[in-house]
Amino acid sequence: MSFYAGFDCSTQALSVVVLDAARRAIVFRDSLAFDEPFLASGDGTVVHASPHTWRRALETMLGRVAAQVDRRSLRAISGAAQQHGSVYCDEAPETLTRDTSPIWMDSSTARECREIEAALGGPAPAARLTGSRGFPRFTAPQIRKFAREQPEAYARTSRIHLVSSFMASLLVGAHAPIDHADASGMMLMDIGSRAWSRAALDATAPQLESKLPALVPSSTVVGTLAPKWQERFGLPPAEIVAWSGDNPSSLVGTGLIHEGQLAMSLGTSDTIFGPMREPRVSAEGIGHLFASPLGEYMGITVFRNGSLARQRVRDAFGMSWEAFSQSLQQTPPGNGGATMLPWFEPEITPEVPTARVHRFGLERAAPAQHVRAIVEAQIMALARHSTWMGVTPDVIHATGGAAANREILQIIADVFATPVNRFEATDSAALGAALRALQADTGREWDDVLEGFVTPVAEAIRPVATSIEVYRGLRALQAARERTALRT
Ligand code: ADP
Ligand code: XUL
Repeated sequence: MSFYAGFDCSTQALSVVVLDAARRAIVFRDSLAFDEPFLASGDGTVVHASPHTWRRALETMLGRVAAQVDRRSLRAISGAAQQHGSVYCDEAPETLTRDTSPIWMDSSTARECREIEAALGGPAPAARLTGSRGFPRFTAPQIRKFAREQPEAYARTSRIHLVSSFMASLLVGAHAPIDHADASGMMLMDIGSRAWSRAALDATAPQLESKLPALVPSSTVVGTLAPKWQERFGLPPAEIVAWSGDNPSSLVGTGLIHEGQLAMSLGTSDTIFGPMREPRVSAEGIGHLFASPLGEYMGITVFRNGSLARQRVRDAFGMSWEAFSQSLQQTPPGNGGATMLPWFEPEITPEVPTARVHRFGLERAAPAQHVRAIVEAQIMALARHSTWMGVTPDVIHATGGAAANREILQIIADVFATPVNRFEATDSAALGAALRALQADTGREWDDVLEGFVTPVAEAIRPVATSIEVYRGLRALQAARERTALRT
C-alpha cells in the first residue's frame, strides 16, 4: 500500500487529506481550526499571523495522521498554504527573527508597491516581468517594509520563507526551497525564466538573494521527514515534496489541467483561477499570472471580502447558514436592483485601500435582501474581474467552505451562464497537495493521477434562462456603480 498525505495551512485552519493510491480512495481527512487565525489593526490594513500557531497545528496533525492511518504505508507528504505570507527565520527554521508574519490580508504596503514598480519601469513592465504589478500583500513589498522599519531584525534574518516553504522546512528539519507556483506571488521571480529576478531583488531590499531559499519546480522532492518526527510518531522517512500555494494546489485538487477550464474557491478569500498555456497579464493590472504546479501557467483573480464578509452579513441578522440559504431561496434573482459593494475590509479587487460598504436600494430592505445583495455582488465581481483571462468555460468547478452552499452555487451558475460542478468535499487544496505528492513520487501522467480523485458530484448545477437575462442587465448596472464608487 502507498499512502500520500497533503496538508493545507490556510487562513483559518490546518487540514489534511491522506489518500491510498492503489484503491484511489481517501483514507483520512481532518481539520484543526486555529484559535487565533490572525491579528488585524483597527483599520484592517495591517494583518499578521503567528508562525508558532502553524507549527503547533502541524505537530498535532502529524500525530493524528500517525494515529489514524497505517503509518508504515506513508510514502510522501506535500502541502499547500495561504499565499504571500512571509516568515523570517534565523539559522534554524524553528528560530524566528520576527515573531509574526504579514499575511495575504495585509494591505499596508502601498508605498513599497509604488517604489518597487517604479524601479521596474512601472506597473505594466513589473507585471510582464513577475506576473503581477505591485499588490500590497505580495511578499516583496512586505519584505521592503520590514527592512525599512526594522533594519536590525532584517539584517539578523538568515532566511525568508513563504508559509508553504516554512512548513516544508519544519517537516524536513532544514530550510526547504520555494516552489515556482507559490514564488509567483512574491513579485521577486522572473515568471518567464522562473529564476529570482535581479532587478526585482535590487528594487526590494539589500542582500535579499542570500536570504531567500532556492527555487524549484513544484514536483521536487525536497527531503525526507526529519528523524525527530519519525521517532516521535513512529512515522517512516517519507519523502517531502515541495509545498505550494493553496490556489495552485486547488488547481490540481479541482482537476483543472487544460486551458478553458475555471475553478472558483470560496474560502476566506474568494478566488477564480484556471490553467493558461501562454503567459497573459491583464492590461488593467487586475489579477495575477502564476506558474502552474502542472508546469505551464495559471491566471487568478483574488477578493479579500469573501467568506468573512458573507459571515458578517449573516451574523448581523443572527442567522445560521441554513437561514442564509433560505434567504437566498426566498428572494428573486436580481433582488429588484438592490445591490451592495461589500468592502467590509480593504479590498484587493478592485483595489480599495480603506474599508467602506456601499448599499443601493437596501434602506428599508428585509434581512433576506441584504443576504442576496452581498452574494450577488460578490459573484458579479468575480465574473467582471476575471474577463481578462479570456476564458469562457464550459463548466465551473466550485470549492472552498462556501461551495457547500447550493444556493450560492446557483447564483454562480446564473451569473456566469455556465453549469457549476461540486465535489463531495471542499478541501481541494489539501487534496491537491496529496495528489502532487503522489505524482512526484510515481512520475505518473496527471490525467492518470487525478482519475477517481476529482470526480464531481453527478448532478451539475445548471443556469436558469430567465435568471441569466436578469443578471445580464444587473451586471452592467453594478459595474457602473463600482466605477462611480471608485471615483469617490
Ligand atoms: P480557508 O481555506 O480560506 O481557511 P475554507 O475554504 O475552509 O477557508 O472556508 C471556510 C469558510 O467557509 C468559513 O469562513 C465559512 O464562512 C464558510 N462556510 C462554511 N459553511 C458555509 C455555508 N454553508 N455557506 C456559506 N459559507 C460557508
Ligand atoms: C491568493 C491570495 C489568497 C490566499 C488565501 O493570491 O491572496 O487566496 O492564498 O489563502
